[in-house]
Amino acid sequence: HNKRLTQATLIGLPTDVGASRLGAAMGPDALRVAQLGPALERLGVRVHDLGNLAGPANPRGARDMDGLRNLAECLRWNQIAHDAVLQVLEQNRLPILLGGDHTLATGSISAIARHCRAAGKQLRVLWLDAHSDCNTPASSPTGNLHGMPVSSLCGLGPKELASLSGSIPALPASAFCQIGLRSVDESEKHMIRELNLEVYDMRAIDELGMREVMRRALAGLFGPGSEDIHLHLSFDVDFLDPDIAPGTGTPVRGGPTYREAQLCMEMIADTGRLASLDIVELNPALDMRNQTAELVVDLVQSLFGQSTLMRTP
Ligand code: 6HN
Ligand code: MN
Ligand code: MN
Ligand code: MN
Repeated sequence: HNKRLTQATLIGLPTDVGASRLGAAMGPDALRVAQLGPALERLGVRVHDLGNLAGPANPRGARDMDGLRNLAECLRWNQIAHDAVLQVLEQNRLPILLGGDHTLATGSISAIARHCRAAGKQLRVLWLDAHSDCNTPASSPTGNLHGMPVSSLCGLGPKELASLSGSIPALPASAFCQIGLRSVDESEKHMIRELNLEVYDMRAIDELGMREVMRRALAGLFGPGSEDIHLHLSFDVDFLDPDIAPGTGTPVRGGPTYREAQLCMEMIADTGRLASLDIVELNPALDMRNQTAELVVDLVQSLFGQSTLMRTP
């Protein structure tokens, strides 16, 4: 297994400036209350927690003049995310970004892309989400920047965000694989085709089963030649069915069940290639007794190799 798995750094980024609903800023602390760090330690991961990094407050205003909500604050938070994730990667540790809304993936994946470029590594990004997050400033129906990180990373978002990695696009669209989609705007359907994004929507999961979807999504991550692949997981909590995960700001019914989500995580773990992780869009204000945070911790344990029969250190 990947040696980097044994040393992880938690980075709390308590902000919801990219969303219209408040509350995701409390996500990092809810994950700590649910014992994320100790749960990983029990699996043999050595965990260091940077705590919550400071950044601009949420102005809670309407849209900015250019139609994008809180663009300046989003940019600042993403610079903070970028710098923190890059530093952790340079220490040869596995960064776990605790969001916060999904805009933050722009900063984290920009740092990962920068790191991979310098190290001559290939980057693969698994995007677990009910949404495709590939709106642009022109196409967005809401002006919420958490609906735009994929297009920003592909060079089509607001240029301040698109340029964070030091190169535009930060990574090729072919590096992405999106799983679990069930709420895609018309404008995003065009974008998915234009970028030729690899997408497994809920219908694909229904028809093929999670096992086959993950087999396809993870093809190339096993065996010789895969050592130079950096696997990143961007885990939007609204990927999960809201019946089991109510604590998120943009829930969409008809998501993966508990068992499907577990299998998804277990199969990612089997690659041994996971090198960075975002956990985003957890909203404790909408949760019930922290059950969504606890579910996420449970799934992250599977992601880091917990299994029923195989022993972990
Ligand atoms: N998320 N497509 C919608 C929008 O506002 O652009 C929803 C985005 C949701 C974003 O959940 O990370
Ligand atoms: Mn590295
Ligand atoms: Mn998302
Ligand atoms: Mn989402």
